[in-house]
Amino acid sequence: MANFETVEVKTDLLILGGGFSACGVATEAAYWAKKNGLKVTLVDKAALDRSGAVAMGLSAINQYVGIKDGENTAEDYVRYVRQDLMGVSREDLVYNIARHVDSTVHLFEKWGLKIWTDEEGKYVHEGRWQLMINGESYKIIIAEAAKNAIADAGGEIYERIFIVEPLLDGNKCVGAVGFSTREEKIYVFKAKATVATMGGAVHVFRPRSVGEGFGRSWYPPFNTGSSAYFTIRAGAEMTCQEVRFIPVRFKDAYGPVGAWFLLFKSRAISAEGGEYMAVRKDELNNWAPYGLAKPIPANLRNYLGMLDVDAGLGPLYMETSEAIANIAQAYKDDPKAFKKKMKELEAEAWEDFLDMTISQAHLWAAQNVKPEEKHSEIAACEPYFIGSHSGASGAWVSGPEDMDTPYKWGYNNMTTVEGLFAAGDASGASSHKFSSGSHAEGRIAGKAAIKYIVEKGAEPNLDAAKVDAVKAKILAPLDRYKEFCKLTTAPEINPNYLLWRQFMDRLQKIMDEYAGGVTAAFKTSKSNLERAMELLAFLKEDSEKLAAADIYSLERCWENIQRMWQGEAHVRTMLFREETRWPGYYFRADTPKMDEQNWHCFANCRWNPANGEWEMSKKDIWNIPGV
Ligand code: SFD
Ligand code: AMP
Repeated sequence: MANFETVEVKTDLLILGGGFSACGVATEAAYWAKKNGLKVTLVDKAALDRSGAVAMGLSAINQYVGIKDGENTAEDYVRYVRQDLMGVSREDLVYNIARHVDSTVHLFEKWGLKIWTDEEGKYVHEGRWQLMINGESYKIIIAEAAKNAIADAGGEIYERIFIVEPLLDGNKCVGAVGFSTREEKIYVFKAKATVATMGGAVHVFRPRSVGEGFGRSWYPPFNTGSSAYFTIRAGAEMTCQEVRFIPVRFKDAYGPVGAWFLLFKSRAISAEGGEYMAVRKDELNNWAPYGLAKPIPANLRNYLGMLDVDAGLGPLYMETSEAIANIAQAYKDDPKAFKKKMKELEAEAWEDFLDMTISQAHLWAAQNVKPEEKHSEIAACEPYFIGSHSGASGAWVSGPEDMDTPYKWGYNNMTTVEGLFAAGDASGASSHKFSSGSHAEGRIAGKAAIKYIVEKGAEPNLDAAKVDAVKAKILAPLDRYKEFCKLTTAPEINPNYLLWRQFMDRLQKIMDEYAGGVTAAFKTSKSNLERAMELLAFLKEDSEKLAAADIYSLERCWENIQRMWQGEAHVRTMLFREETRWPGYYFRADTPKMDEQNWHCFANCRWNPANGEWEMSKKDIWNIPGV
């Protein structure tokens, strides 16, 4: 085995990840840990200040309910999410986050985040639930609060440690194993409770951006399915693994569209000039009741645009110049005020990208786009797994204690594995949490995990032989490379191993072509999915032949094994759900209609660590009475 130093860390609470939900866990758990004399340890694969999806910043807080000002209620938010996810959401979880999210946003403001306010001091809304922010330093501000909380409680933060496997004691999680991405060190974390908050996954599917654009995507390339892998491998029941997210974005640099649709009230059109949301309105009847209520679900908005593309009417465009002109129109009688307003709108248009997707501003500049003069191309992205946005995949977690629901078996946000909690992208069926809701859910999970430790937390019981086996497995690609690399003159071509890039390309090709990626126009079917399963089985066999020349490559190997497991859970669950419920995310051509009678339910799956078998199950949807 590669000669890595083993570092053992013992803690009470282990937080895996350092993004928005992890920072929420840390902030809240540290407070309760300090009161109870417990230790909190956070482990991030990157540096907390700029890790995760919010690395570049954001231009809006997408979940703010506004309860104190009587703007909306938590019940309103439950109705919104139910509608957007075509009836499939864990209403207890959505409600729980909604009733706590405003206090999280108020904390963000207290910690120094600039939320836009109007002349009366009221928050400026992008849309009903979204607040505009000066967000280029959003992550740094939220990370600073988490760091302070951990320091105050005497806890520890480990950066640049890539977490791979859970440590188990029967159906209980007792820690995790990972390795340093900079030094030859392998880390064994032993914990009484663990929270998985390692984000979602990108590059499971072949991206639109290949070749010179490779690595560019809407979702950050460094979130690779670690949460899904960790919870699946621990034996946790998973939910909504079929509910991928496909955002429509400005094409090729993935600039978000929310500000354009909601703040600027822009229209999206085909190359022929038709506004697909109006021209194709009748299609929405086929997806009743969700197609006929407002707001029209994100997947159906996508779908109407995709129908235009399928009909050869593409490219699609965001009518930026028209939207800016419409807003400035109100000032047309005062040339000075008009000029000032136009400058302000241009600045807002560019700032939206400079705050969160800087490459889109670069692309606009490179292609001479002036949003006030000319429209700009948009397109549906490749699929992502992000349960905190408008997707829903994640672990199946226990609901809030004070609600009378069928979904309670333990502490709030605990998975079906004892001592293992999940939040943010790692917890499923509670979409539309975004940055603020993920932080709020992290706080809920962190408090519950400390309660679990206080009431039940036993010393972690670890089998040393099993830990050694996990360590050997993690480092095996390094050993394999060393053993065989000299057998050929070109080390990337070798009959005894494959490298991460070859492995990833194969995974992406399978997913793209058979599981409804861009090339397949987001369509799939039973036969295609079964073929994907056959090819994934070969890929899984070959994952044991991955080789790595250095630590960098070792990390890439494991990132792609994690992506493969996320891909497998996705394919299995799309196969299981014999209907099309989210056209615009994926379309099962052999079961092209929504089937409320048989499939208005959660599709769950579980990989059994004892025998390596997958189990699929349906779970009933519970609605909050009267909502
Ligand atoms: O406009 C390991 N999101 C938006 N949310 C908003 O509130 N407003 C917006 O404006 C948003 N927009 C947006 C958003 C996301 C992206 C990618 C873009 C634009 C371009 C969504 C939020 O960002 C998202 O909901 C939250 O960040 C989710 O939080 P969380 O904690 O579930 O994930 P994370 O923040 O990405 O953090 C993941 C962490 O895990 C670490 N990690 N650590 C150790 N070992 C491993 N193996 C690990 N793998 C990952 C990461 O380093 C990171 O710390 S808009 O488009 O809608
Ligand atoms: P996006 O930039 O697409 O991620 O959107 C940001 C927020 O605005 C999310 O909460 C979206 O669900 C919402 N949103 C974006 N476009 C629309 C639209 N056309 N109608 C309603 N909500 C939207």
